[in-house]
Amino acid sequence: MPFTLAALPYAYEALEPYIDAQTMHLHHDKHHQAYTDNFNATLAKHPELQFKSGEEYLAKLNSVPEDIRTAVRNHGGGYVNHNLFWSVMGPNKGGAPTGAIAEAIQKTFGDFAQFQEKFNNAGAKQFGSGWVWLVNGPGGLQILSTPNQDSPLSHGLHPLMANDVWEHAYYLKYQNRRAEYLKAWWNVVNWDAVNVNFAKAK
Ligand code: MN3
Repeated sequence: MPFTLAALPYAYEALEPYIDAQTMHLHHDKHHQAYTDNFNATLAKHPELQFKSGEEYLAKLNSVPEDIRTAVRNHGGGYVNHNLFWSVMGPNKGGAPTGAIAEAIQKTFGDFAQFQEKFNNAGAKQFGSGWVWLVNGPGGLQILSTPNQDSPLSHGLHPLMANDVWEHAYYLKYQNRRAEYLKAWWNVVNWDAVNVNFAKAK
């Protein structure tokens, strides 16, 4: 079994009141665990594949054997996307961005408020399940959304931060009010982690 589900880097209740503990338990222990198990079961069908990381499978999706490509895209995507998601959140975080990412956001989007609005709109408009991302690519910073568990890595882009807009991410607390969840989420964003991702992507 090549991939394991890491423990959350903080307590399940640490993101209260913005994300409730029950959602965190189900999201990490059930959903993320299932993606991890299914990713491993998928890779077990092709033991000759020895990519070093989940990220590498997504970045090289076209060289993954066709019979497991969709499963890698879905379950590998679910495994990798949630690892990023937990890491860019934390207790006592939020506020305005700091460091290099703050400068890049200002340069690209005008100011933090305009950036938030654009990010929230992209998340609200993603039809059905998916993710909203800030990525770094050849043209610099970019906001985009993807359906299901599709990763920007499969399009040559480097994810810096992401919010999960699957209903399982917010429905217990926010029910159908995705826009409210998107707005509240900024209170838990860990800008130090986003800066680390930005430095690696450059
Ligand atoms: Mn999820």
